[in-house]
Amino acid sequence: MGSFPEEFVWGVSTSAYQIEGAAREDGRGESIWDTFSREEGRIAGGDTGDVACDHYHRYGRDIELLKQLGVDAYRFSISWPRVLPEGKGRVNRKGLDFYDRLVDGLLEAGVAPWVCLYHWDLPQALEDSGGWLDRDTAWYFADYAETVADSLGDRVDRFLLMNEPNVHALLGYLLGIHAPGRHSIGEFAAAAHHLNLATGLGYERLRHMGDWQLGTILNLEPVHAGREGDEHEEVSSLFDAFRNRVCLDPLLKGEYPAQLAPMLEAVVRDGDMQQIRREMDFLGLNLYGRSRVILDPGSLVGVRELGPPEGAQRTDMGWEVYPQAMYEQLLELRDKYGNPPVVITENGAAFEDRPDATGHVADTERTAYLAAYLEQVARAREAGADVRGYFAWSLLDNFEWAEGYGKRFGLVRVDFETQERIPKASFHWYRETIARNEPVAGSRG
Ligand code: IFM
Repeated sequence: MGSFPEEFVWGVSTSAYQIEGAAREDGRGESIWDTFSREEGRIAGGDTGDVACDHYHRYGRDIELLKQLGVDAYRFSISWPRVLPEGKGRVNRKGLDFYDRLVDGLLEAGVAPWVCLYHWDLPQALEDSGGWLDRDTAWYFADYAETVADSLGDRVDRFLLMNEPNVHALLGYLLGIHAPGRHSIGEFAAAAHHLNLATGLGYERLRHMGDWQLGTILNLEPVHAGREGDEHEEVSSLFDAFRNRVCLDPLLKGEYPAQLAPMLEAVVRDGDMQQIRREMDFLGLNLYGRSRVILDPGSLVGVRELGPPEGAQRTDMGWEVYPQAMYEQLLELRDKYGNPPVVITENGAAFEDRPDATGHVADTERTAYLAAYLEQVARAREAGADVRGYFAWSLLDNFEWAEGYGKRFGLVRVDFETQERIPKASFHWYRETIARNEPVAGSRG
């Protein structure tokens, strides 16, 4: 197994709507996920993030877990409507106070706070005036970023502008299975472009305010043709443009993939691409697997996802366990995008955990998954990819968006009835891995 240098950053990630709960407390405004999850049929089991892991009240216990885990850093996100209930204008001091307490607690525990400014929970008030379909939202985002940086920036030295705008646009605006539940190519194009613009504007605002390390996060994965033939290769490149390059290329190359240009014509204005292209201090990469696609004229945009090949191991999400994806994606960034500094800001797996009578979970599959993907990170580093850190997804079992609480990604089990936290075997494995700076072989049940 490969080992990692002393300065390699080990962490875990979470996001606000998925863990905080306290949806109606201390002046928090509504987000598009509050609205969406209360609509019938949107979320498995009718779950909502109203309570989630009750992290808003139990953050002290969660910081203890982070300390016990021995991570260098903790990536969490700020709930925009908790800070600005109307999305702009009036600041909710109580909301900011919560993040103050969280940051202070983390620093006291010796864990560096990595603050992500947007993880999909757009204030409903902004959605009501157009949301990401409206250009103005990009400027409101920059104002909000400034408010947060102004308040926490004296103690935080890493800000991450956005989490996975590409997935947000795809699932929320093209496929309609995430908030705000829209599905058209035009809305996808507008949302993706305005999210890209917001990232650039937010970056510019923060760059001029302080000397923080600034990055942004994309969820990328290799796209493979699921069958032989030029037509399948061609649509895999089209799918790659929709899935990955719609945000990656503008950010690192200052241009959209040619296949997407026609649909973006109506929304891109002069000067936008200069705003969007940025040399961030690092790129956050969230990676879980790969896509396999084929030509299918009957499907949306003519491409169909095949899912894992027969016999392949799957996670509880139905995703293929394909560690090689990590290596392939990192090498693509090395070869086609100038080898930017990368931090793996998410990687992990949902498996059907079976707790014993004491609540202990011997999640050997999760441990094996993490070890296998980490090995590919080490391999890519040896091949020259500039990878500087790794964050597991996620600290806690949490609200997995359209899947509700049924899919568990945590290193720590959460009993959603009692809110008890019980570290799983993978938690102990990760602690040892961090302590040794090297993935530990085998797993402990
Ligand atoms: O839970 C999500 C997270 O919010 C964004 N990245 C993927 C994770 C697993 O689906």
